[in-house]
This record gives sequence, structure tokens and C-alpha cells, in this order.
Amino acid sequence: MSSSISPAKKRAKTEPDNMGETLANGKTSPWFGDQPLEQNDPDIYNIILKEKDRQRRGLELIASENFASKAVLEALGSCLNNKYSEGYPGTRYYGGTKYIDELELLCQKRALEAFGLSPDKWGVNVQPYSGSPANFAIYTALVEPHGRIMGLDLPDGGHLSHGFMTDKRKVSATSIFFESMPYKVDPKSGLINYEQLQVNAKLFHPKLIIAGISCYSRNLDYAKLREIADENNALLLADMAHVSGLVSAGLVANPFEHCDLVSSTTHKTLRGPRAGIIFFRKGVRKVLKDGKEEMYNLEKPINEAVFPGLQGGPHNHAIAGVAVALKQAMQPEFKTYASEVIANARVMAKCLMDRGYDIVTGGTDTHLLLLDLRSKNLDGNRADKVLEEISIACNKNTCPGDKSALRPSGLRFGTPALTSRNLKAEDFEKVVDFIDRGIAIALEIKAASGPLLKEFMATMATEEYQKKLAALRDEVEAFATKFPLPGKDVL
Ligand code: DSN
Repeated sequence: MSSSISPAKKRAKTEPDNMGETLANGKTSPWFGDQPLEQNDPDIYNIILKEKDRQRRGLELIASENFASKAVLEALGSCLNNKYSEGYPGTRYYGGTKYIDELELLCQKRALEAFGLSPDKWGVNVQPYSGSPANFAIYTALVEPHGRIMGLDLPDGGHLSHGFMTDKRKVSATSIFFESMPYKVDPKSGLINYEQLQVNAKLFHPKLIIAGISCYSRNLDYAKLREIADENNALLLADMAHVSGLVSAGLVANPFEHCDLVSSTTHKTLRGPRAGIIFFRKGVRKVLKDGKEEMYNLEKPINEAVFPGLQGGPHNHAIAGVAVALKQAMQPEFKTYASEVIANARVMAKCLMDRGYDIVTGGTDTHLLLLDLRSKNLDGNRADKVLEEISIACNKNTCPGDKSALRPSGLRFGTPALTSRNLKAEDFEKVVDFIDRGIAIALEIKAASGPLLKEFMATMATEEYQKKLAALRDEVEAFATKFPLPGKDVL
């Protein structure tokens, strides 16, 4: 046998397949072991095929989504899924973790490298299952129960996990177990009102300030947020989930320059698997008046909060996928990709404004833009429903000044996913044309229906509008299918 064949391949040639056949010793092998999904579970196989086809035929403009590469998907579908490894490299609660340790240490190393961080000054935990658990781990590690935190309000572009609550209900667990006072954007400019945050922070005395967004298209002023945090002896956490790929490429404001902690998901602009990550500072926090150094004490509390505080065994297949994505993010091609993501978002914003639409803040510094439909006398709910009918996926979103999160006035668009399908600026002009034509149909339907959303939906379901929408959907799908999906060979 050729020595170029790996041990695993050698074994595969001599070992029987676990497909339920009778073995040489007369026993039957486990029936489920090696059956392909198609054969073993056609129901699930077909659902996956339908979703793959939806992703291929449609225009994916949800700002938080992306297409992971074949290599990332392979790592996710690997045998690493089978392994328990509670603990950290070198100190596990289970045996057989030699290669898992190697994997986690490599992922940590790549995480620091991908963001240009020195291991003397920064540490990283790659075990969080996703962004919300990563944030909750940080709060439980560093803020006492009912301690005070401040994050951008959800209707103003913040994230649920930053402490969202309404007049009626504490929605996020963050607002149940901690006391949360949000900061806001200026309803006219759509820009974060840092001055008001500064005043409120002085009254509220937060333990932690969160600099992070899920729908805000401008760079955050981390230096200003640092100043406000310092005035209150608060920690500053950046949740860079949306922009982490752009940060790694050096194309947007860098949270590491000013923050004590940085959390992120890994599946948005970073283009990895669905997982989370926490970076924390190490070393000297500040030099006190008497010349003594105050040291950071983040590593132990953060690691203990992730495991055993909140999580059990790390998802090693996801950690492998993160490591693959981080390596990809350090290639020169990724920087080109990330700069095209931003350029394409700017093209979308400009083309929409050229067609008379309002874009909140008048443009974007990042991968996302927020279309305000109030001047068109339309709302996000109706526009979103019509765009879905023509195979354009985006999401309804509140705009600055909206009174209710249930009646959002806008649509959030993002370019990471379609840029991964290699759409260029001129293609995004075409995408805007499809959106514009979809919104024109939405306005027609609105004019022909009663005031309620269900009346709008009933009118949209009539033959007249279904025909119009089908014609436009065919055009959208003919256009979208020209662009290959990354990872197209993986289910
Ligand atoms: N759900 C994500 C988003 O759409 O922004 C954030 O977690």
C-alpha cells in the first residue's frame, strides 16, 4: 500500500462499513453508522436540500448572515462533534483530549493573531457557544447580581443581550438579572447620543458599558466610550459581533485600542461557524496616583464563567470551524472581501438614496444600512413580506424615533453574504433595482387593501398580485443563481 495514504484512509480500506451488512464473523454491523443522510433520514435530507436551494435561488441580505466556506462546513461536520472535553487545555475533566487541546490552543493563537493582539496583553476564550452566551458569561463574571450595565437600546440598534426591556417587560435575561439603563441615538441624526450617555452614566454609575450594535451603520467612537467608562470607573466591553471580520481586516474602528473586553460571534462578517469568542485584557490596568500598578483580573473570572459557570463541554467541531475561519481571515483575499463588503453596502445606500429613499445617518461605514420607509408611507412589516415573496431575504427593523418595536419603519440590509457569492458593485445596483420594484408592488398592494396587516396579506395573496410577484421572483432567481454559493458541494 502506498505510504502517501493517511492512516485513516488505510483503515477505511480494510475496515467494513457500518451500514448494517453482515460481517465476516457473522455479526451485523450497527445499522446507522455509515449510511448517507439521504438514505438514513430522507425527511431531514430533503429539508436540507430545500434550504440549500432557497439559499442558492435567493438574495440573502440579512446583515448578520454569511456563507461559511466548504472548509469551515467540513470542520463543523467532523468527528470533533463526538468529543467531550469540559475544562481547558491541560486541565480537562475527560480523557482522550490530547488532540482537542492541540485544537483549542491553535484556535486561541489564531484568534489573537487575526486581530493583531499580543498574548502578553490579551487572552481569549474560544468556548462560548455563541454571542449571547458570551455576553452573559462576561456579565456574570464581572458584574454582581443586579449590578448596573449600559448598552445601546435595541430599538436604537443595540442587541437583545445588552439588556433589552420594555415598559411592560424585562425581555432579555440581562435585564432580569442585572440592572440595565440603555443609551439612545439622536432621533434626527440617527447617531449615538454620546453626550446624553455621559450625563446618564454619571447618574447611573454603571459597572460595565457595552459598545456594540446589531443595527447601527457607523463606526463607534470607542475613545469617547473609554472616556465615559473611565469617568465612572466602569469596564468597557465591545461586542463586535457584526463587524469582527471588518475589524480583523483593519477597515473599521478598532475596539481593541480602547476596550477592556471584546466579545464576538464568529459567523457574521468573520464568515465562520455559529460560535462565540471572548477577548480580555491582561497585565497592567492602570497606574495609580501612588505609582502602584493596578492589574487586570479578567482571565480567571471570564474562564470560570464560561466553564463551569454557564456551559458544559465546548463544541469542539465549532472551535475547529472558528480556527479555520480565523486562518482564512488572515489571508490577503479576506481583506479584499471585507473591503468589498463595505464598498457594496455604500453602493446600496447610494443607489437607494438616488432613487429617493431615506437611509438612516445618510450612509454607512460598515456592512449594513438601514432603510427608513416612513417617507414612502410604508412600514418594515409590509415591505419585508413582499421582498420575501420575491426571494429577497432581509429583516424589518426599527428606525430612530419609532414608538414600537412591533411596528418597525425600516428594513435592515447587509452585504456580507452576497459579497461572499462574489457580487460586485454593479450587481448590487441590480439588487437595489429589484428591491425598488418590490417596494413599488408593496405600495400598490397597500393602496388596494385595508389598513390592517392581515388585509394587506390577503390582497397580496390574490391572483393579480401573486402573478406580479412571481414574475419579479423569476427575475430575481435567474439573477441570483448566476452566483455560486460558497460550500456548494457540502449539504
Ligand atoms: N440576530 C443577530 C442579528 O441579526 O443582528 C444578532 O445576534
